[in-house]
Amino acid sequence: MSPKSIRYLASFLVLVGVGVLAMACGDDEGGGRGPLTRTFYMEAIEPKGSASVENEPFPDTALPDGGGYALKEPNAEGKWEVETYTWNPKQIVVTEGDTVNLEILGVNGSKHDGSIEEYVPGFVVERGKLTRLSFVADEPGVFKISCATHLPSMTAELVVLPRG
Ligand SMILES: [Cu+2]
Repeated sequence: MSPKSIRYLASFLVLVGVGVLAMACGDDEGGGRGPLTRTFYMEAIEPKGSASVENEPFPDTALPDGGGYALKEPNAEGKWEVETYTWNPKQIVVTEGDTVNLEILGVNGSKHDGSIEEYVPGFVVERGKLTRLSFVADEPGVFKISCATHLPSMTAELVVLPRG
């Protein structure tokens, strides 16, 4: 083997070594880690939009039933409005075994009757108040976070990934 091929082989082995090390470290940070305590700051919010019939015609299609959507017909000045209730964020992703803390602030709407499928049968969020929930995400899957008052839009997802 020429000195050049030996140098080439040595560089190749160093690269392989770095790769294996990186993979091992990645495992430590991923599936190998223990459960964490995760805190999410959520809000009950109501985005709104408005337009004038002079610039944008009033929509000719109805929105789904339920308290989650409202389309207000043009007023005397021709201004119409649309609004929806929602949770922010719409999706929370944790890993099985994590302790999940939710701090939910009521910003819009006087009261929301919430629930988290399989985890929290019922909770209330009121405007100006912080609702604190805490649970261990011990069952993997996708679970709905709903507000019974403002369906279908005020729905989010709790995603619990299986621990590898
Ligand atoms: Cu609501």
